Amino acid sequence: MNATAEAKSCPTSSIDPFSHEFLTDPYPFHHDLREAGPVVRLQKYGIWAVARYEDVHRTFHDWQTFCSSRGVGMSDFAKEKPWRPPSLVLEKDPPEHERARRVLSKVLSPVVMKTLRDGFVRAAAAKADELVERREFDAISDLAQAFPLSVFPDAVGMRQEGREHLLPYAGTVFNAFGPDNELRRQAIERAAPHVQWVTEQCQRANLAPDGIGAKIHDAADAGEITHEEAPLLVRSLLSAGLDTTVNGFGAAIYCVARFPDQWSKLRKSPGLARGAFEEAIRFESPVQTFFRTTTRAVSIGDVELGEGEKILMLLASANRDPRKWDRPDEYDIERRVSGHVGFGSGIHMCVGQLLARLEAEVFLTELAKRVNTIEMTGEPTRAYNNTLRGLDRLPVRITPN
Ligand code: OVM
Repeated sequence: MNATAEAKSCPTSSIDPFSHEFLTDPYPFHHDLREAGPVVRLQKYGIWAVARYEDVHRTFHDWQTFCSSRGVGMSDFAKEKPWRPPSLVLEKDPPEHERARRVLSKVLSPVVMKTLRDGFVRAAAAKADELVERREFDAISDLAQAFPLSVFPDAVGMRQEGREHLLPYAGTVFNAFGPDNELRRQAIERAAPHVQWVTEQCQRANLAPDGIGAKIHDAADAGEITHEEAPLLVRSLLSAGLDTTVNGFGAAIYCVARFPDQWSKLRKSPGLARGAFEEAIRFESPVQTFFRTTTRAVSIGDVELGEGEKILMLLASANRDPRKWDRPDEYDIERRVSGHVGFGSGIHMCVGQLLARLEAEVFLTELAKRVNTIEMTGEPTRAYNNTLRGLDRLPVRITPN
């Protein structure tokens, strides 16, 4: 703990939350950042970090003080030009945020989920049958990517050609929230063809009339947003709707492969599928971090922050803070997991969470009906991204019931 130029002494750390070492194994660093205090100065970047559950939660809920409109990555939109036009929902504050949010809320509502369920169950059953037949496969490409790719783009109403751009595009979006490091630079350098394709697919003419994407354009007809805004809101679906669920599925399979007693429980009671997914989101936190920017001077603990300061919220650390959770490092599908911040919290909390949970529930249910054991057959390899935590390869063998 060093004294600084701020009003009182404040904890300072040389930890880089975007280094290869941190991204490989963040947990010891999370511990150190939580122990350092409610807020910690990150020397390397001249920004602040909150790593305890209580402080992450408070930061999420005080949107007047901790704004999103200056960007939810490290870059401050008041000082630097954003790498792409800002999102109409993620990178806005009230009142503008509310208009866009209402539209997304409606096109991702329980009523819409009901129309998707039967098709998702059929796709899940077919995929689970195929995997049981194969016995050995890569749980990332063959399951965590394959299942969401088999339902999400169709639900949005996208054409078949070019879908291979979706994951690289989202990977770029999530890398771009990080600092100006190699991951971010390289992603943005290679982004042009992905950006071009995604931007084109957001146009009404490229979306099936009964899909979720077209429903956003319908909301423009109804005057809820403008016709200029509609494609940019469709872009939010394509940015946030696929790579997140892919890494959520990857997390769930990685969890049940490491905690076989939890898979047994799920196999005996497939009704626990939703809990198994939710706990995997807490345990792995596919979205590890988001930033906010202060709109005024504010105290966190004893530390006074000025206006225009960037704060890194470590969601993954909050989700394993022992001040909040019993046995935080155990994966327990019967845990009372509500209150985790893996989907965020407050006015920006994941607007697609019903869709994510629907995909996971139906797939894990079909898998649990068919599969006796899941074991790893080799070392998993990590996919490195400034914001998303997940694997690149997860070789597994399953045995049927
Ligand atoms: C958006 C967007 C992009 C990435 C993530 C996200 C987790 C939203 O473009 O609105 O939410």
